Amino acid sequence: MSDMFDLDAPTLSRYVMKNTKDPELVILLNSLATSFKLIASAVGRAGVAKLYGLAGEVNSTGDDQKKLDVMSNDMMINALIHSGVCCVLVSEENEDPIIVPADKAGKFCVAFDPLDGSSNIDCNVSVGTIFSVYERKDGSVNDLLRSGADCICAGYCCYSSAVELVFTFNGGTVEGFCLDPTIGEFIHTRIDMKFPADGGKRIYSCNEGNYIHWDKPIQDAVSVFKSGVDGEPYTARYVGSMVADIHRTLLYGGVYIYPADKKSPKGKLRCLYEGIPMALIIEQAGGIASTGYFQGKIGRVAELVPDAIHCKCPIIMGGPRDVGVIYDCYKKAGVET
Ligand code: P6P
Repeated sequence: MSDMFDLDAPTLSRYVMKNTKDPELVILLNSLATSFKLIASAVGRAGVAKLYGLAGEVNSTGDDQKKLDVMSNDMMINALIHSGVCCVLVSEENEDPIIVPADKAGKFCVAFDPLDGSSNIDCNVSVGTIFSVYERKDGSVNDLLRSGADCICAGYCCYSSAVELVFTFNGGTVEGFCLDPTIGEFIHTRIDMKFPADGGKRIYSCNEGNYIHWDKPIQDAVSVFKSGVDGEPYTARYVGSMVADIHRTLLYGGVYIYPADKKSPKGKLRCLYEGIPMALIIEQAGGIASTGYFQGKIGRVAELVPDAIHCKCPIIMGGPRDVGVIYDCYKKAGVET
């Protein structure tokens, strides 16, 4: 390698081909990467191009759509439809699934939140895209209403000080790719990402404005975080953008929670394109992705089977040390963990 240039750049395409030998997966990941580059460009130029503010529409979640929500969504839908390897698409921004025309249809079904955290976009806080990929069974939306066990690829792209793509093939390792804007390629920069072996930084990440709605074990756990464990104090960090909060949790340690509560009995975050993909990333990096007490038990987010494309799920995701604090509070409340 010369001082300035990598003569053997470890690109996204090279990684996918080497690890899957599936050219159609290479095409899929490259199509996703193209949309991430387009979104990164739009997000980065939002101020100059007057892209802040509302688009004047409401999405499937009932959120006011930002101009960038609509643009990011269109960028992903167009890239995936014209990839020639997708048959069904589900987006947070679309009430109904998108069935790809037969002449362009392929073997993958993709669910995505094109610009998660976009309520932060007008003040330049990090945002991201989250996606999950399943293989076609009958080419209907039912192909996406399956648990994480059937998800073949899951990941996110974080648009921040750097543009970083993190994903895993089910059962595989978690890998990170940073966008090199000088060549427009995602370069393999983090290999086999794992939670810090010692648990890392003691960080809890949640919206404490929901405290009064939480179940008592969750309230107790956050109180424990505030008072410290074994004399070690915790730090509170909450971006309000799941991709940023999960990315920090994975790299630094800690726990991110958005639990079911009295206000949101099934949680706030979406199962198919937020919960399940993030759960696969977290678990395959050595963490725990739990629903907390939900549907009569403490379960794994990755085991949930979405009953509708926009259904919600509770989220407790982090390293074993810190999720363990929450489980201890459930045990004290008589809940089996
Ligand atoms: P709250 C953004 O709207 C999002 O879906 C996630 O990215 C984020 O973690 C969460 O909701 C923030 O929700 O209720 O704290 O604003």
